[in-house]
Amino acid sequence: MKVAVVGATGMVGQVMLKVLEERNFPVTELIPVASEKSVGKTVNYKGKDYSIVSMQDAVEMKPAIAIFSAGGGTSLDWAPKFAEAGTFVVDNSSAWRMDPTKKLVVPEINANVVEKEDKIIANPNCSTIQLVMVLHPLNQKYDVKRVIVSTYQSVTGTGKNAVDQLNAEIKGDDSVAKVYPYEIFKNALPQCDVFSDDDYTKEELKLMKEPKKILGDDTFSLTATAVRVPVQGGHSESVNIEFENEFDLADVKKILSETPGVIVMDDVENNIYPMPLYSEGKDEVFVGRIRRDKSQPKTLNLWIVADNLRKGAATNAVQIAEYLVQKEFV
Ligand code: 2RA
Repeated sequence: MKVAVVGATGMVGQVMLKVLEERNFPVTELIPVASEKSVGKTVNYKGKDYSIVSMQDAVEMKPAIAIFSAGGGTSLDWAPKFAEAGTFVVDNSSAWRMDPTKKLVVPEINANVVEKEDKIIANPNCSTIQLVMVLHPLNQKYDVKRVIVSTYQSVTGTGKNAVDQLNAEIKGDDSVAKVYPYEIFKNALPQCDVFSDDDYTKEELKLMKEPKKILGDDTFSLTATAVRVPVQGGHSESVNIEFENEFDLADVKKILSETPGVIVMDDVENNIYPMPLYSEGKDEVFVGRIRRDKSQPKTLNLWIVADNLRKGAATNAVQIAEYLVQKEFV
């Protein structure tokens, strides 16, 4: 099948190619797409070089699936053109996520909402995906009432220039352009993305809105603080969950350990808990530090870590594409 990867030279695009290859996605013709300045350059897929093509050329090649990771503006402009040409678009930008006519999908949770008519399908934000992977099974059993999440986000979520900024600062090199308003090395910035009018960042608003749509449940409330830290392997989240119903801690651990795509790493006697250094390059969502909140009843604290470029972006997008194949929509 003809598969286009839009934004193939970016950090997420590169991981998408790797994940398609690793999972042996049935690609018969790869169409890497990137900005005009990259057209003619090549990307490697399964040991072969493929020439990057322009967006217009890619539309005309009518791929069965186009996986986009090219920014919201590009998705708004181009996803409909691919869709009109009959291509299924899996879009990793924020452009369509909260559009009521588009599905927002984490396959382990709500793949069943996808129908053949859904030509543009939205991939959730990275910090949302790892949160809902844990929230969903617990919501099914104990009914979530309120969630407080604080994130510790990897610079890879901002992109290559941010990784370059961190690495330059580690070396004491001042010549690299700064992506963040401050140094990131030896620092923690309580700002991921730009601020909106209500003093929350866009990242925090994504975290507060997307989970309800994915879980198909708007009966719980959620608040978030998103922080950028000098880390590369994945995003971490400290999460406080209040339930409507009393829970059993052993049962919580059992539910999570039986959830596909989630791995419980929780053995504090041996200092075992999830960390970004460990999650890097892995597809699962790791959860640990699972304990009762002693300050109030029916409330749980836990710590979630995942590679934001894998399950938080590329892997989830490829899983959606796999679902389209499995349902024979493509
Ligand atoms: C981040 N939400 O800032 C982004 C990546 N999608 O980490």
